[in-house]
Amino acid sequence: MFERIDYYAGDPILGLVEKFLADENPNKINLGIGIYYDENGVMPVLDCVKTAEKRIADSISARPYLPMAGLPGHRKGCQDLLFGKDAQVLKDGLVATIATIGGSGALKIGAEFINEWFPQSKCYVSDPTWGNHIAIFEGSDVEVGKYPYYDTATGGLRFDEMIAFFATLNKDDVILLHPCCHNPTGLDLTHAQWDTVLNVIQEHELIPFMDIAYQGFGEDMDSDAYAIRKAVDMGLPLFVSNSFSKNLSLYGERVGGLSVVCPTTDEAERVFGQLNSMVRRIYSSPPSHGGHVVDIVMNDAALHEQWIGEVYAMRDRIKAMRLKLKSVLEAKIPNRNFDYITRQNGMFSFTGLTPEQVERLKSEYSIYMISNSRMCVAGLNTNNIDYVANAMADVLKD
Ligand code: KET
Repeated sequence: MFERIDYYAGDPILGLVEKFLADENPNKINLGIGIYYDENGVMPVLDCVKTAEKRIADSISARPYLPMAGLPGHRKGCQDLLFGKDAQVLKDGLVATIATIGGSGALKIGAEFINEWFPQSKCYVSDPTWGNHIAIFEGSDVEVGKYPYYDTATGGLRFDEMIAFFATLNKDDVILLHPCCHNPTGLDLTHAQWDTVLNVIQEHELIPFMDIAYQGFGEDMDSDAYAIRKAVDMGLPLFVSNSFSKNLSLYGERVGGLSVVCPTTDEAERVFGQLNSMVRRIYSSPPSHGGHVVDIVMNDAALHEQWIGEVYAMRDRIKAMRLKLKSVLEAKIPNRNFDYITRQNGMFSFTGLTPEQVERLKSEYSIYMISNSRMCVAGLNTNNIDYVANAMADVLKD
């Protein structure tokens, strides 16, 4: 009966986690999946989250279904963070926001919405992008294309080609953008480049869909949201998917949000209704525990401030690891340029290693990176960085 079912080759990121777990080498290091580990190589539980969880536990209560759109405080938390607490667009009721099952859930509901209400639209993703962007949109029957982004030859952006490409697209085509900490390259646009991108989007009546999974890991909470707020200032319609997996270190709780910025309150209400309807027929309503944590941390002023500090500490440790990795590699291979390591933002560094070199790191050193050469810098610490740099130098030299 099931013989005709295709074999699933596995996911390039999650599959690597399984291989890592099965590896018996005590020196193994996971630089594959985008997870932040602290200086001791441990995934942190943030102090603000501990406090929030104590509050939830102290008042152990019944667990009703949440509304389809999730907790109001979770939704408000997403909105304030993305658009700014006092944003006019929020006061005017122009943003339809639902709490979602992680950033992935937000992308899925967004993709379903686009397929249903903009069936002619194609979705364009950066070349390269997070692989699941393509899978999620294609899985919702949205045709996916790629726009020029990363220049393998220079390690820089193909900015002019990207702009020229956008100008060839059709009205209502969707452009998937990473407002900060581009995954997998770590290469971000300057504010001036964002202005140019958004102008072309406006001129050609394209729909920006911004996926922000690393807010706070680039520059700061506000700068990282520059593209989102600029699009709002320009009066563009806009989709935003956001994830709290990384910046609240709540990966397994699956917390995120989907926001759609609309021209009028009436449209925002209609969109909100349709998003609810999509949630109802896919998973009915989101889980409650992570939603309560988000609600408490985002809406309690003291906890929120503590949270910002904890995110910036993670950001700063990653930046310090970038500097260290760069200097060790420069010392080992003086004729090679490693400037890219500190030019890139967020959790990832696109190292330019060949798939064969990445494979050697895994088989000879038990160092796990994605085969496209993406390294999660947040997995480095002062104990393992020399081992990683030595191994990288070895495979680069041969
Ligand atoms: N968007 C981007 C750009 C992203 O990197 C991730 C996760 C997500 C959305 C999904 O967020 P979540 O809240 O976990 O559903 N990326 C890492 C983990 C993964 O692949 O699932 C990664 O790239 O390693």
